[in-house]
Amino acid sequence: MLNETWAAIGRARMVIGAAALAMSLTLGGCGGSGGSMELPDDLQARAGDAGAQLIASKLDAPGPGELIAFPPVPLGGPDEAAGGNVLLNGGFEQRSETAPEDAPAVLQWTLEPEESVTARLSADQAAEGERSLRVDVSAGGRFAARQEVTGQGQYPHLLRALVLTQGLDGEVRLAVEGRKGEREVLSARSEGVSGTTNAWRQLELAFESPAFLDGFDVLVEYTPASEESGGVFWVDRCELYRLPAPEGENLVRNGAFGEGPDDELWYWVWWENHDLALVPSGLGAQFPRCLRVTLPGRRRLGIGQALRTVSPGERYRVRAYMKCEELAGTAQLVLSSQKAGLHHAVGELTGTEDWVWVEGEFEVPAGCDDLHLLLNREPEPDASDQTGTVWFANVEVLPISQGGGSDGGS
Ligand SMILES: [Ca+2]
Repeated sequence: MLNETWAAIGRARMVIGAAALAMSLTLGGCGGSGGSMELPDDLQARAGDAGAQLIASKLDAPGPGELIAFPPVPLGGPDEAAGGNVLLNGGFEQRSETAPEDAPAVLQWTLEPEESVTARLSADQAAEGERSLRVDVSAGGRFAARQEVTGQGQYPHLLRALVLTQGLDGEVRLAVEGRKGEREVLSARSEGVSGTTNAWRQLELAFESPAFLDGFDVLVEYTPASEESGGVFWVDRCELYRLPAPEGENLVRNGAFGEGPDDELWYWVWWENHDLALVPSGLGAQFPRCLRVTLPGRRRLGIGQALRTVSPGERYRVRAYMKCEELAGTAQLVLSSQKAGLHHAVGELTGTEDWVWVEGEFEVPAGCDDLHLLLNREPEPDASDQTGTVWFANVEVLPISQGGGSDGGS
């Protein structure tokens, strides 16, 4: 019965890496309400009671006798609930002990300035502590400061930093990049900041890292607008938080294949005599087991389960880690409902591929109360007798909350 609904392969799409990345830009409060800023003693004495009043920005190089206030800093700082800042030297306070005084050797960060760009730890501006990273750009030179983060697993992350700009042509933004061999499997960028901000602005980038990624790079990067682009920017209070994974959202039972003994596949059913095995995934402690299926090309792959808790009209995200070896045909995730005539296929794995994150969205049609999620591959009548293998790990169906937050990839 179910096989009939598999006959028509719908339009498939596969998202490699975490393309479903929400981005947001938080403009810092310009009201100067961030009480964390203190003037140095000499300036405090000169500013007196008017110290909180922004009379002249230090950026404007005020003349003798002018009162000075530093640019306002948005409230922020470590979020205790999020488990602490993952980044090291995110406040740009520590320089390398062995580097020359003027060298751009910032502890924990790799600086990548092009020829016309200089970057250094500077005490002329600081959103917190005594220093920030100051970058002077000219002649359209690019810049990036990079820090590698390892061992994060599959979790939502929030990256944020404070940026101050002066006459900046081009944009500063936050980015995250992850590669597995030659493949780029994680890439996301925040909104950019340019011009003259007069106040520290907080940039934010939300993303989710795939479990098969051993590490990724966090970047503060500058992209010029033209070959003549120039200006100055400062970066401080750079933070990365690993947020708790949402609990109880996955509608797939035993989607991570971790329940039950090694030789029993709980909650899933199958309609063919497959060579199934629960094996170590290599994805770390988060998803230690995965499902391995070995089968000839001429046989249909069909393993699935009913999704009884979905609601018609609601949108959901479906995703899984998949890899394959010498697999004939195309392995996919399929949402199927006979009553509603639904056959929605996601992903297109074939041949030999390392772990990818296959992801898509779907809406439950009206009148649908028989929705099944299938780990699928149509039979290949012309395939040889040779067997192929496909692996599945952490299969998820997650509700997409109204108003975004988990808007899926494209
Ligand atoms: Ca600092």
